[in-house]
Amino acid sequence: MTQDPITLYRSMLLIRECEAQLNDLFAKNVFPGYIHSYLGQEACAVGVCSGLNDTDYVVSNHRGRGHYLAKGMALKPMMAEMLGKATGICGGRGGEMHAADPALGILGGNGIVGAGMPIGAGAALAAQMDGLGAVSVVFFGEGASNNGAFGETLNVAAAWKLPLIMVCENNLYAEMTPFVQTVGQPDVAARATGYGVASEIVDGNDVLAVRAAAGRAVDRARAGDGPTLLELKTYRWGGHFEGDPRKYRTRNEEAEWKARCPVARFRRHLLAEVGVEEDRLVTLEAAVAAEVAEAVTFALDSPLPAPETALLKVFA
Ligand SMILES: Cc1ncc(C[n+]2csc(CCOP(=O)(O)OP(=O)(O)O)c2C)c(N)n1
Repeated sequence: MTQDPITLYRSMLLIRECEAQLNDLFAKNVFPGYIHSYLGQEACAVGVCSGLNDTDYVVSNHRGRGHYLAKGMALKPMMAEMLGKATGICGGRGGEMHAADPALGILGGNGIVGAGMPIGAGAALAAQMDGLGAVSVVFFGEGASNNGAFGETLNVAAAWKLPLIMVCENNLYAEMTPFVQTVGQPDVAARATGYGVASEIVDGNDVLAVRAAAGRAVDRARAGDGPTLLELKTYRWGGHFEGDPRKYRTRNEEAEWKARCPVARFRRHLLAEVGVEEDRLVTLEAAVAAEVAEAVTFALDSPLPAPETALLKVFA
């Protein structure tokens, strides 16, 4: 849990740099499989997770690296997992969509859209029964809010006053479909009222606004006052996956959202409002880039899982 603005900036930079370097590996044809880029959404993960403790739970989705890193997953094992290597946090068995670190409350990504919601509710129920004040956070996209698990989770969380925070990162598109073509009400948060759940709509590109709203939700959950639905309005800079030709939206729209870059915006805030010296930020930026480059080298140099271990950790 951090309050320090430099630490928040560092966390956003780490995500930004990881995404950039992974995209680079993909462009060089070195990356195995898909990349679901988190570029552009950094303020969401950092704003929410910076207010959590290690004992709080986070359930992620298919676009999970921002969540993993913001909740504290170690960089090298995270990177190695993305490349399916034996040194990965899950021994290379999870890959790009399924990293987990239960010791930090990171219960895992999920390639099944919406499936993380009931898992998060289960973790919230466990936290409630433990009585130690932990909360559970589920990250999901606006597309997932059209899955039945969304309503079922909100309903049971409200009925049982679970310490659950449902974080919808509304980045406007589910795969190639604009969200507005799939709903009669474009604000996901508006649906919370019908379930008796508190909600807020937040600028998802403003890390301080996200952090403040998440803080209110966490306080409510820890106090035993039940769940909150946060809708963070944001944008994914890349396609649904790297290589997606993005024919369903315009380059102008992308440029408009890139001008609202959450990392650059917070950098301006640090310089103008917090009075941080630019040299300090430049040094930090170089250090983060070097740290990520080292993690990429570690991942590339790591072995693939040995074939004879293929059946280990297979439970069904
Ligand atoms: C149950 C299920 N249906 C469909 C898919 C295919 N699929 C993968 S990601 C995705 C879109 C998800 O959109 P959203 O929830 O808004 O998240 P985003 O990708 O925008 O972050 C779909 C339909 C899936 N993986 N699981």
